[in-house]
Amino acid sequence: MAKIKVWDYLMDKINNDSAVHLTLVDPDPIKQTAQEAGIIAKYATEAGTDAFMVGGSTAFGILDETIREIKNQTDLPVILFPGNVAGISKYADAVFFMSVLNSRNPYYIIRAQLTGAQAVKMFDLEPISMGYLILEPGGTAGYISEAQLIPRNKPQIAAAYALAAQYIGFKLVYLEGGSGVDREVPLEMISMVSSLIDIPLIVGGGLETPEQVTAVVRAGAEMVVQGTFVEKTVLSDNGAKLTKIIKAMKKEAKAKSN
Ligand code: 1GP
Repeated sequence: MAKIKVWDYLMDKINNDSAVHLTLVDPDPIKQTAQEAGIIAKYATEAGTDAFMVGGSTAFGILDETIREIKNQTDLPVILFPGNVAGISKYADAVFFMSVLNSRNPYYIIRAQLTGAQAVKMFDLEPISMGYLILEPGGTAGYISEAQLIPRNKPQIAAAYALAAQYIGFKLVYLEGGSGVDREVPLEMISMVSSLIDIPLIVGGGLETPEQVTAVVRAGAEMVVQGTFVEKTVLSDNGAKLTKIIKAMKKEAKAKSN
């Protein structure tokens, strides 16, 4: 994609379609090769996803190749989703410059960011600040980032964190219970958070069906992330299931905005 601002692109999408679908690709050679990541990106693009997030809690060294293969297959923006300073690549367009607000370890709140900031500048990556909140069960992200997991039955804690994130100046709030988990973010928590904040809310983790994704949008999320499901399905069905999910999601978003 020519150098348009990724933030403007995402906000246009929210304003026009009322919801954004993000495909997360974990640059993990145990899951897929960089070439396979490129094919996943091709099918996800055809299925109607709006942008790619690339990153994960662990870094195994095929980040650059993965992004290059994705970029060979799609013109959609690639946004880094770094679990650590090793998650920065000069081949991406933007970076979710994020802080795990409910980590117990200052490293994941601000010190990794201190280490990575110069690289973001040097590689001319567009930083999009994001307050990142991890709830139970937490998955690998919760474990690695030493999060004090938000209890699933305490939506008011997530809402207070999200409001604090907005007041501090983060552009986005991301709420998730971990990648590949069997319990998605409770709808009551999404509703409470989204009704309190004015900045866009991203929700992800364990979303696999059109019903789940539409419910998340109906509850108030402006952006939805799917990673594991996309990695699991698109290479075998050429993106057929994902197409249905994204169609249902956009339809729900339009209906909600009318
Ligand atoms: C992880 O929320 C994302 O940060 C995506 O989760 O892999 O379960 O789709 P899944």
